Amino acid sequence: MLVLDTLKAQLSIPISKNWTYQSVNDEPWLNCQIPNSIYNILEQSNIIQSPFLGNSEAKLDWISKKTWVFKNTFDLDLQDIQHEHIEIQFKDLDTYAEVYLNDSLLGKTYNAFRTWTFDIKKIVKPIQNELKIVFQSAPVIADSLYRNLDAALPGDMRVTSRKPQYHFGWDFGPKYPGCGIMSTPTIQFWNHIKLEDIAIQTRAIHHQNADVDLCLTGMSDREETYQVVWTLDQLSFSQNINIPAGSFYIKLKHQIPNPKLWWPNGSGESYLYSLKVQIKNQQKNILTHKENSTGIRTIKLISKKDKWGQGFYFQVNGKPIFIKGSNYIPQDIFQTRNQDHSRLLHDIKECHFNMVRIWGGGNYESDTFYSTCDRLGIMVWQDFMYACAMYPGDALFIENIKFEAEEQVRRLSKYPCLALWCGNNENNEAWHRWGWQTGLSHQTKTKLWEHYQKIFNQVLPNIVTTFSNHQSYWESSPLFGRGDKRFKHEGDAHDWGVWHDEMPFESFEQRIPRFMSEMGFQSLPNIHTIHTFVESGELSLENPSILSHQKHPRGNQLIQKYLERDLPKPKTFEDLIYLNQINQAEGIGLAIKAHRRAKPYCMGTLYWQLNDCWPGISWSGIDYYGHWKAMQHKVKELYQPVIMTTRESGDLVEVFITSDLLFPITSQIEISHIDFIGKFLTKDTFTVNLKTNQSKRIFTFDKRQIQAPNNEFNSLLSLKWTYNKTTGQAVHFFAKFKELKLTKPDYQIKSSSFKDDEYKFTISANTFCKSVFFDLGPSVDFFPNFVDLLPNQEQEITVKTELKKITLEQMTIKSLYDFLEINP
Ligand code: BMA
Repeated sequence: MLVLDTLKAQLSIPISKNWTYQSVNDEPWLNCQIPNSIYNILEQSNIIQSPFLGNSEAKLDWISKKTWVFKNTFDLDLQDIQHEHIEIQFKDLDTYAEVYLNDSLLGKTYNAFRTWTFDIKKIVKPIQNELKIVFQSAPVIADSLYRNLDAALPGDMRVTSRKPQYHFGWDFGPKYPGCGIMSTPTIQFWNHIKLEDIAIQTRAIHHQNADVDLCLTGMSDREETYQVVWTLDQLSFSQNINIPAGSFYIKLKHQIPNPKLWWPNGSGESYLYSLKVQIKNQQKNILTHKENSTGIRTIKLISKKDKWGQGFYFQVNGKPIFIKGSNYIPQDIFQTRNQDHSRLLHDIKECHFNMVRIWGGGNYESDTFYSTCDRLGIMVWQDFMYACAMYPGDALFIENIKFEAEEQVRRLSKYPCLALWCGNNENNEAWHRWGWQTGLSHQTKTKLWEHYQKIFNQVLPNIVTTFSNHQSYWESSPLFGRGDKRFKHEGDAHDWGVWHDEMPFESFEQRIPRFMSEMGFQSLPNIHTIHTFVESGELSLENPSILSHQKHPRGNQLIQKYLERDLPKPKTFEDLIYLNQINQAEGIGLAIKAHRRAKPYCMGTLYWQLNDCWPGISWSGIDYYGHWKAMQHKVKELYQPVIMTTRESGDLVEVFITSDLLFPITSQIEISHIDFIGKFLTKDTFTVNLKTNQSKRIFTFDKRQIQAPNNEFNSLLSLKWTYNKTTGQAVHFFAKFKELKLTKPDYQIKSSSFKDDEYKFTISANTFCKSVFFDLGPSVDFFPNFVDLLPNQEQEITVKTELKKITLEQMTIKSLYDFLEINP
């Protein structure tokens, strides 16, 4: 008989050591590190080479077809084993596993997005417990499930499998659909009651207080009155509550006086409270406790009919916020690697992001991802994990996805950064406009659409309404794709006119939607990243290793086609990388400028895509190793709170200023027409007043005043602005980059210093230099890079390096001048 006083509280012990694995029938058993994916385990055992090297996918196809077995032997503390409840818990078990403990089958898993918990109280022993996990092949199972469907669903076999969809291959990454124990399994011990999660939900914010709910999720093995004691920073609360037997989800209403609000990056402080909860029995023993950080804020998606169509904007704490961000994909195809999200998330904060969209073909991210976003003020648009496909609607599938959604909505909604739940990526658009209905009988079409409706208009939104922190739900992104004229006026849009339809970048200026949730253009990663995977041969787009790292069927052709339109011809492969990256930066930059300028008609811009899951050629701004492409530097410049932009309109160049600040400003403006050696041809200075969140036209420049010898090929419009001690600058060209008559730069380093692993130098040139690029090997990053240097104007560059001194001669420096025909 147990004495309550001696009972230990809820406890969790990881099973992290002594793992071995084997392919069924193959000997011997080998040691492995867990958590891990089978590919990395085989690489660590020296059985395969890096799956990123050369053209490896076909050679490694056998891995995903085999059955893999993992084993672990563990002992338990004699005291711990006295707990009334002992469970084994698996998160991120990928995907089809039979789990045995001491030769008893605990259960079979079939969803990598769910947590699987098995009661082991009666099976577990103090010593020599043998845990065995047998993984069946995901592609083999998915294929057989797919064959048994009544209709072949668009999206292929992956749709039957609740596993990250990009594992089956995508146009930005490799096809590696193997298995893995992707989080460390744990043994959970508890008595009477276990607390699984705690959260603060904000119902409303008033002038001097906020209405919140404390939400408790867990399980009690009896009906009992417990005491809940909780603190929010210095505020403390205590309450007796009756909890029924079984699983519970309880909300306790409270008012928080004078709350400090959580704001996204750029709009205010992202204040986080510390939340601590204890549950005690009548004898005041603490049975379970948890702590978290939390925020008080409201975030709503407002999408109402208006004079232009149907708007789409985010309102945070009652204020409309212009969204600046991008689409995020998992940071690795093998997700236990690259789990340190902090560098990437700090980078995007630096780039003035206030949102990332977690795209539906990847994964629900780890808790550290969202808690870091909380701290940095990065709002998260969270897709449910469905992308570019139609999904089954049978009872088993629906039951499976209900469990998944409920778990993920409860887990993630507690983070104040979580801004939106979105049903899927492009499924609706694809069903209506990608020819998916062709050849299907009326009956099949009706059935598939009913399944779609059931999942995305019933199951998922109901779960969001019940369990989320009052977050909005959006059925599918985009509301209308580019195949439907309404994409410009209603809801969010994915505009792939540029890239997929080969439209010029300038088309972004005419195709401005209410909110751009995807637009993008591919570029090659830098030469050092390319060297990590090329096995042999001359570097070119035709090199087999490079070809296999380009997953878009027309990718390389499109890269070359767009390059020819705007930029000079590259002479070497490295030059191609440089020019292609400028092409991407300037092209997507054009879109961002157009979207920001069009506020409040357009209220957000998320480019495709932020990052990479391997070192490939893709639409990313930051490559697999964290190196910024030219586009990322451009994004940082264009996402500043205040920018000036231009738009050509016949003979006129219209100049705009746009502010995302939530307070009015007065800005000093200088607009000058200068030639490339810095001679002022015209100069206008004036002051403008800008309201909160305002964008307006402030100047027009008549191009007819440009005359020889300072013609459109050798002069530019320089825009400079200053407000509250902040300065910014931008340039406007009158001709295409390949037509510019730039002059040979004469770089000078003016000053330099070294401090805290950062080397800083200032550089200038006596002539205008376009996209000056610095390189000094794979481990040295320059900020900013690809800079436009105005004549005789100093630019400070920060270098992340351990080198104490860097000379001009050590660095490779390139600028657009080096490629122009005037400079053969
Ligand atoms: C978008 C995404 C992805 C894809 C990208 C590039 O629409 O949703 O499916 O990787 O296009 O083609």
